[in-house]
Amino acid sequence: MAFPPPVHEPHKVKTIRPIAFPSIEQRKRNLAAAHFNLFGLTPRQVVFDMVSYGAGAMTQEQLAGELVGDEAYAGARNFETLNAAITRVLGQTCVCPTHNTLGAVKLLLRAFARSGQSLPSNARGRVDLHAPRGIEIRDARDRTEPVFTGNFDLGRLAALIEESRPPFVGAQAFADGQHPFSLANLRAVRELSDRHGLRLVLDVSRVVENAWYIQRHEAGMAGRTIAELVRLIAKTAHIVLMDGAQDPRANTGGFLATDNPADHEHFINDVVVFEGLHTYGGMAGRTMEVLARGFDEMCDETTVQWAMQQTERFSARLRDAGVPIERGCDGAYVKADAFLPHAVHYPAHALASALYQTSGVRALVQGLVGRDQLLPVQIPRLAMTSTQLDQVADAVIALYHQRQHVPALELERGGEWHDQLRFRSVFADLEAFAFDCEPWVIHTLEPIARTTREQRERAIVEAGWNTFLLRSAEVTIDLLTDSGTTAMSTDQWAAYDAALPTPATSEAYLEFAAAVRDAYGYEFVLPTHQGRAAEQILSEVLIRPGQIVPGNMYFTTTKVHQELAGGVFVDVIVDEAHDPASDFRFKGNIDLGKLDAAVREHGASQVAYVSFELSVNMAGGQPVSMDNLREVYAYCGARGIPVLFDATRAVENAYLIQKHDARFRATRVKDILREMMLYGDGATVSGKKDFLINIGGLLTFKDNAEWARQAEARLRIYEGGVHDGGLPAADLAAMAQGIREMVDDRYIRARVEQAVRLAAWLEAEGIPVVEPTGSHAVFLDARRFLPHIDQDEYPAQRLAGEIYVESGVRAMERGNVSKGRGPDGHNCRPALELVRLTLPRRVYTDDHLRAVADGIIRVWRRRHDIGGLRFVYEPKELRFFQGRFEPLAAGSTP
Ligand code: P70
Repeated sequence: MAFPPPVHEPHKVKTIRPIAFPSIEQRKRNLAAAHFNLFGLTPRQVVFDMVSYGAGAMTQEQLAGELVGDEAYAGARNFETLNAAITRVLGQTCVCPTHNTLGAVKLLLRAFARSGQSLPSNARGRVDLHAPRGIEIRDARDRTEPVFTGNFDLGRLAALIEESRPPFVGAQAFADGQHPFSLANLRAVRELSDRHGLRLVLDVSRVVENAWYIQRHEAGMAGRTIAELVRLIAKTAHIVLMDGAQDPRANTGGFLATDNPADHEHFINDVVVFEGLHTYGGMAGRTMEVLARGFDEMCDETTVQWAMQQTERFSARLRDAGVPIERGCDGAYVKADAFLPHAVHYPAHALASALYQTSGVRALVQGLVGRDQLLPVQIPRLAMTSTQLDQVADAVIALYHQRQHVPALELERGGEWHDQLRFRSVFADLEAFAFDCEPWVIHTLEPIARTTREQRERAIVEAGWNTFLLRSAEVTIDLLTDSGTTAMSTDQWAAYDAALPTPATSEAYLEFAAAVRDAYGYEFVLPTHQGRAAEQILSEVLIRPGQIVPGNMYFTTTKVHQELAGGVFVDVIVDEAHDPASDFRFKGNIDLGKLDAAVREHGASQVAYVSFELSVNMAGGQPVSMDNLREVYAYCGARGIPVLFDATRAVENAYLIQKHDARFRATRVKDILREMMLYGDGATVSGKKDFLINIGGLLTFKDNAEWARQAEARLRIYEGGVHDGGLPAADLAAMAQGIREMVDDRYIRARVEQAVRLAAWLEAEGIPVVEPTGSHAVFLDARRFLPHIDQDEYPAQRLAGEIYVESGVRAMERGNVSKGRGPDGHNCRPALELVRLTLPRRVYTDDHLRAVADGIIRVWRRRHDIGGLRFVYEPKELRFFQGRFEPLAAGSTP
């Protein structure tokens, strides 16, 4: 095949829209209030809104376009941008903008059609717009064609033309969302139209999907790109019109375009009467920008292949389960009458109501009443993950299995249009479907690099075999860090945009402080620009030179600041933490024996505080148990030793307690977190993790006003104001909202379970990973992966490089290179020689991670041919950031 289906999205998630999960009781109440017509529900009342119109994800370029340019009026630059994009992509040069597709149809019919006329077409959906105007649509579809069901029956078309002298021939790409035409047939229709002196008017709202069908199924077309095919299709018509809320993924907008200046003149003389000026047609400038960018993007080959594959997979899942469906270009169209043969009158509405009742999924019945019994379950373009789509399909399938219990609806109030109908019904005891997936849909996305192996081989050499030195533009899936890489939510962006800046106290700070107090139960809230800044201040306030700081394994920045303040770090983590093969569940725990030994040796007064990290990063994202938290706090409390958390990944730790400690299975993560924080006196946080933001940090104390006073004094000098910590109010506002979102049980479960799945795929191949899987990353055990490489030849560093070359995935070394050299100049050779595959929050889908696993499996299969590395440049401090290496052949010894 010329264009193999992509294995993952050619983009990552940039921003997300959180979704609500109304309970079944709420759903029943909503259904009753909406009179069993789902038109009356709002998006916040539904889990997944399965409509493709205007609900697609934008790219970050489209989102940026929203802020570009004029409030459109005469001679809008935005229109010039749009006109140029349409000409570039479709070919037509004369564009008449309209507020949406209805505006385009209105102008078209005013220009060329009169009441009483009839129009041959391959689409029936437009009946809704024509019938009320007294224009009849005559079906000219070829009923014998099996694949291109949108083809015209040329004999019938000729007869219709002879018989009724139509004003033009109307065609629709992927007619009614179900019927694609072939290019050959469209060209024949054009010829026929020309012969009769008629215009061929083509609705290209779904031209991309139609082009994909042609590429797949039409003889001789497999080698053509989507972009070429779209242009060939569009140029076959005299006039094209389009719905901007379809293929270009805008939320509104439309236009008519032609190469014929005389036709164009008709449109632009009318557009000023009905729509707006001919240079904006009733669209906001931003809509034109979004549309223009959508045009340039909609033919991207890989994206189209991805989206169509998602659609095919969705339909196949339903069809394989026996659900009666018809093809849809943007989803599956369920045959409601076959699904619910006992619901004679309004099977599509009955089916939609039952699906909403059982799952919260909305499929919508639209248009004029009485035509068909199909319930379209459409996929909002690029907005959902495969995991979500599989589950939506499963929700439909689960309903199919209990279809005989679905009650029929009784008409309470009729009408011509579906949105007018009201029904009466009873609720059956249908079994509910529970979603277990990402609790958000994609709002905007960011394209990711597409590289060849040759390019990656060159890139890793240029980067000196150090993944820190790769350019992000060379990385396909970036698992370097979960720090600051989160996809923010639309609620966070709304708060960000609304925040009022000030060097004094902002509302954003007050929100932030309130959110922290609510999440942790601590009184004093000091923002910092990120985690290490909080660590510096904490260390200076609490450590007297010469004191020890026992901690559960070190983190690089934490330890550096403890030492800069004159402290001496003492590792008191349980032994299991140093053994990657141990499956002890709470490897983050403090060993009370080790702690007690250190306290006895130095005396309690010589202990500055216990530095207690949650979900211990360097150990592999390993959690601390609630019992350990209680015991350490009791032990320290009895001796006057403060306990200070590194709560950077505390929420993840809370989730692992919920999952693995039976006593907390029914406790919300939010409440677990509150109890955890009870067993400490304060915390530092790198907000770039749990808090779901790209920058920010926190220093917080439970109740010690004196610590807070001393910390504030330093905050003013090092960071910024005491109420901003050097952060703009906007970032504080986003952080406040992130803190509210981080304790959502569904979110944190989806996040942590993603790591569990990735680890399971690797383990199934026998690949050694740190046990048990931690919360924010999967750690490969490079010692066991490449046992033939001595630790001084940096197996983890090499493995990270090989993974990049193999798959474009970027990981991070956490071993001998990171640990550095001891005072004697020798490498520390730590017990853990790891490669960290860190998962950014809300950014990658299971399809991305499956590709990551497959890439690593390929490296695993050729592991015996992989050699070590040697330094060619080695900085003294934190050498892992800037160090450069060159490869050694497999089998060489140092
Ligand atoms: C990572 C990042 C940062 C971090 C952390 C814990 C448990 C504090 C901080 C510092 C970034 C990083 C930092 C140094 C070396 C490698 C990577 N961890 N505590 O990728 O917070 O970055 O906000 O100053 O994990 O793990 P901040």
